[in-house]
Amino acid sequence: MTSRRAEVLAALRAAGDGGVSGEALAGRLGISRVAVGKHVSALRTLGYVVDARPGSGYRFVSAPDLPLPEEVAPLLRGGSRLDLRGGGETGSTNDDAKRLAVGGAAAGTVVLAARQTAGRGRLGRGWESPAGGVYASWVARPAIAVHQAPPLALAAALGVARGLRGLGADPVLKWPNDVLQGGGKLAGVLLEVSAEADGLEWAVVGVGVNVSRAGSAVPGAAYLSDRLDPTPRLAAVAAAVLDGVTSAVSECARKGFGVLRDEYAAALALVGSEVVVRDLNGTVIASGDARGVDESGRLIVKGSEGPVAVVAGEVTLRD
Ligand code: BT5
Repeated sequence: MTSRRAEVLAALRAAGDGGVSGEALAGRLGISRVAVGKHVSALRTLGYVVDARPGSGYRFVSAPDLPLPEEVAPLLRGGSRLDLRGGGETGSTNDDAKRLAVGGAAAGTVVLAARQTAGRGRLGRGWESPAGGVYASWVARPAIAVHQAPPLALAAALGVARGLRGLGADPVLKWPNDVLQGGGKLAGVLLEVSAEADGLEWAVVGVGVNVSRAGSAVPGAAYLSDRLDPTPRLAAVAAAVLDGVTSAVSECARKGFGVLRDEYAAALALVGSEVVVRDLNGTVIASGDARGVDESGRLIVKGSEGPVAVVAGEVTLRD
């Protein structure tokens, strides 16, 4: 985040309706009046409305409904120490975050976007990312072995649900890492990792949340605006989701998925239902009563030949 720009914004906000002169701002921040003017122009380019009156100075009017670092950072709970970037349009926040991770970016670096032109889902699938959503990717560097990484994606989905519940929504989870609302997909999680022999080098946890149909509506998608009135602002959604995801994933990395198992199972849809689990080719790998998850996040399906623990697959209701 450009900290000077954030400081100018904070000072403008603090001045309220009375406004503040360019000279006073410059003096307080230890920069020139020209520099103040440049930061105000940059804020306007981002969508902030700032009045300027000769003689009386600048007056903050409104902030854009975008997940900009300046908007998200003040809403994060104290515990989240994150370095937020982006907030406008990009190709894929996961690609951006991976590039930063490879370049040595610290754990806690986050790339935010209001739109993506090349959003990615799992297994080569796409993630439609029009305006009206929040797209965020977080660089983590957990001290774990590579075989301990897959449950982080389940933890991330749980974290998204935690965060969205804090906004008043009531999402459920679909194993392994979908977040649903009223049968539609509200959010998705894409975990990508890089490992060395002695453990994980970095993990990028990407989350896409559908907030409103401001852009083109996605078939099969659910939107927070279907349940929440007024629709929460994108920055509030981003902060809630980042708080939820960073806390749940960090817990999972430190203590193992087992500590989240009960909370995950309680939010899991289809428990007690007859399900079919298929692999990528559509071959049935398990069929029976969905019982929940085990200590490592595997789905337990009790079929005619006893319980099976499923590592990966697509779950549907059995007709
Ligand atoms: C996911 O994949 O659910 C993971 C999505 C992760 C997206 C985030 S956004 C920020 C970060 N940057 C990225 O580039 N990606 C991450 P998967 O389980 O494979 O689901 C993909 C499927 O969901 C698609 O094939 C569509 O059927 C459906 N889909 C696509 N866009 C959707 C949307 N906006 N809402 C609901 N469903 C969607």
